[in-house]
Amino acid sequence: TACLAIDIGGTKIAAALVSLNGKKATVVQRMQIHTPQNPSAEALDNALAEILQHFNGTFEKVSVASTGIIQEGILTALNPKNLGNLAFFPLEQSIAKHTDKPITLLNDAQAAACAEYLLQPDEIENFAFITVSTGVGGGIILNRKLFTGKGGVAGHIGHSLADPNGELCGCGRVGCVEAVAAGRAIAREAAKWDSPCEPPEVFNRFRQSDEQAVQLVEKSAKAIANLIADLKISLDIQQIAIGGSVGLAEGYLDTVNHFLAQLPEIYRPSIVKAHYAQDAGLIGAAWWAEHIDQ
Ligand code: ADP
Ligand code: BMX
Ligand code: ZN
Repeated sequence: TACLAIDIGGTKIAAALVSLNGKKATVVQRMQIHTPQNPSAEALDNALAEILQHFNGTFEKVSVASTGIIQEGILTALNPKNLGNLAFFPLEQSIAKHTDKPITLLNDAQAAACAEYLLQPDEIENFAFITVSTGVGGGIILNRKLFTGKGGVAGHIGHSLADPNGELCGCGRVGCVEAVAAGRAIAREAAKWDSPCEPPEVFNRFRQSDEQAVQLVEKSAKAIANLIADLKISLDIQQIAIGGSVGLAEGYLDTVNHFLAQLPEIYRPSIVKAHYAQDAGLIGAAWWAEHIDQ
């Protein structure tokens, strides 16, 4: 049966009808809107209403992959700055106003981890997905199962420490990986340049070897390489997939690999670009709706 999958990120909200046939995922009628950037629950509520209206009558269930800590139907932002300062949102209730179909919710990176893990060879038991996007998110598969923890917080690796002297993160801690490496962190620094620009242009300049852009992208990639090493040594993660618009940007993964290669072998799992790219969260949400009880 068709699942309406919705992926709520700090920058964009994607939605599509997703059907799964074993490991094969079909994504149709994909649409995408900007995540409302004004700090109101009403704006997000309206955006979701619009999506549900758009797909009205075409689905049997709804599954949402969303930025934030997702537990018992509620979205709690660890970093409210990623969501227009919205710290709390009754996600399930907001959707239930517009449909009587079953609703399933999961964190966005946890969902993407499920999708990407489907494609891994059988010997991979411990796996992680990292998104470098508006923030830095993570989903961890341990012993072949998604690990969410009791409070749904597990995998929020963007808030592990990158630099004790770094920027204050929106979560309240100083020097998180997210405050150093995320799209928002790159945007913040590039806005201060003599010739300011947005992250896509930072990457254009990086690929043209512009010194300032190279330094900024390398700072991000180095923090992600160290995060990957920490995952390997703490959880024996065998394989990692990287997604998000920054993670998928041409040249980024090569730069992460460059820093990883400087570490001893025991710190280096193999890393790949997310196969499902921008659809990983959507496909993972649909998969989770079918497997949540297992
Ligand atoms: P979301 O966080 O909503 O899931 P994305 O994965 O698209 O969305 O990540 C958004 C971040 O990625 C923003 O900071 C944006 O500036 C940056 N970004 C978007 N497109 C590109 C690109 N082509 N290259 C590098 N960064 C990008
Ligand atoms: C933040 C956190 C995570 C999320 C990650 C990536 C919030 C609102 N979000 O660390 O839950 O997985 O960002 O999110 O606290 P994205 O919007 O960049 O995809
Ligand atoms: Zn943080």
